[in-house]
Amino acid sequence: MGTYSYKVFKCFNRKFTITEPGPPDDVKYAFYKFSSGADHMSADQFRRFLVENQGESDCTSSDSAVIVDKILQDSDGGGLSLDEFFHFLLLDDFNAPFKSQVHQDMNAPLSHYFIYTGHNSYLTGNQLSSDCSDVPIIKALQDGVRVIELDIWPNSTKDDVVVVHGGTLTTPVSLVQCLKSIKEYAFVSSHYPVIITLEDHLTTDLQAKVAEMATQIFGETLYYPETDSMEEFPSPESLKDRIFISTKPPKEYLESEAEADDKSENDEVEDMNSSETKSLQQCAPEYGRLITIHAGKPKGHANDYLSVSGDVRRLSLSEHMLENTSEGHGTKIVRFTQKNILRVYPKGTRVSSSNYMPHIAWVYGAQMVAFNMQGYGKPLWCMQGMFRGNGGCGYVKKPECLLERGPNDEVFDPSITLPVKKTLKVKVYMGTGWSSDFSQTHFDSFSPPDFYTKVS
Ligand SMILES: [Ca+2]
Repeated sequence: MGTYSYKVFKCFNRKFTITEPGPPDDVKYAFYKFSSGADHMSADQFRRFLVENQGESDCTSSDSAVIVDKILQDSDGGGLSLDEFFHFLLLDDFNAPFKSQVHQDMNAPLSHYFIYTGHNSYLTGNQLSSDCSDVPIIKALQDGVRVIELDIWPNSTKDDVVVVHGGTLTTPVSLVQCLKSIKEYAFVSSHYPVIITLEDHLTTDLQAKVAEMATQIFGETLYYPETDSMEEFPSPESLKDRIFISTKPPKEYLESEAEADDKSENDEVEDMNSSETKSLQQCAPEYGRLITIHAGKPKGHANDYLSVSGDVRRLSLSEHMLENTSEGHGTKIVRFTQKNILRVYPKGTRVSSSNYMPHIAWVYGAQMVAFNMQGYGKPLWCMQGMFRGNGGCGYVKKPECLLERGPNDEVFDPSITLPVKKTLKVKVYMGTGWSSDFSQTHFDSFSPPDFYTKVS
């Protein structure tokens, strides 16, 4: 127990007390049941508790046996007291909510994984007037984000490349600086591959310059395939410690620009200010060669842009377009995402860098659910929670139902209400340990955090 005192508005003190709660009644009940009412639980009784009460039937053969043996050894042979028993149940090594190691199969194609993905990764704040910087990129990589988005534009003198949110008041940062930081921080939190999605607004000359910069800065780390054709994506395992690029091949970029001009309504900030590139006739060959995952925007009917024939590719849809496409084409999206990559990005009206609930895209198998990582709020917490899974490596395997085909080649239909297979009931006994997870000024310089939990 401890008492803490803080000055609030520099004039009065705020006091609060941290109390470590004792074992709840159910824990006490289990302890005395297996210790036969004694104050200490013997090694045999403890193992019987693990097998019979906890269902840890492999506790004599698995890794947990090592932990159990250590606990029993530390109890000096006299058995475990109630407090020791209670602390064991809360031990992170034994009962952690997440495994700290990568434990999923990492040899499947990239399309079989949800990938931790950033949107406009260079923005420090809102989408319209904040600074562009490599700092949020570094932060994202440190947090395990594996897909970094850079919007690349000519600088004011048209002889260099900057990263900026085109058509807004955001202040640019040089591409070289962003690439150098990506190289330095790419693998500090995970060795699985980093993908750079480029939103390219460059002339041919500047594209060639980007190819030179990427080759020079990344060196051996830069991956690109030998041939243009790719029928299946490589696996995260095979691309460990590699960085690669995904963007529109320049030819298709020109076509999509021409279409964008015809649109009477365009709610996507990503599409703004496209006139710079109208005069492009061809692309720099060395730039095209570096594009590992060819990307495209939806063109024509959903049947066309969701077609699964030919080489694998990446499609980008705004959350708004995903919603529209999913009405009537849900299973086509799932079929598409079994082999190809779908990136979903925040709609253009999210100028405050807010996000959407990621489930609306995950349920269709979308691998790159692009988020404003500098934002806040429930959708971002869901995203961060998802990617604490699989050792926090930034790749989480999609559930089998999104990957399998039925006997008649049918795929999972997210719109169908299925019978409940299992109901999970959670009983919350206590909230403890938070006091040490956050400093007293973590959220507010003048007030310690007041914790609030909602389980639903
Ligand atoms: Ca962008």
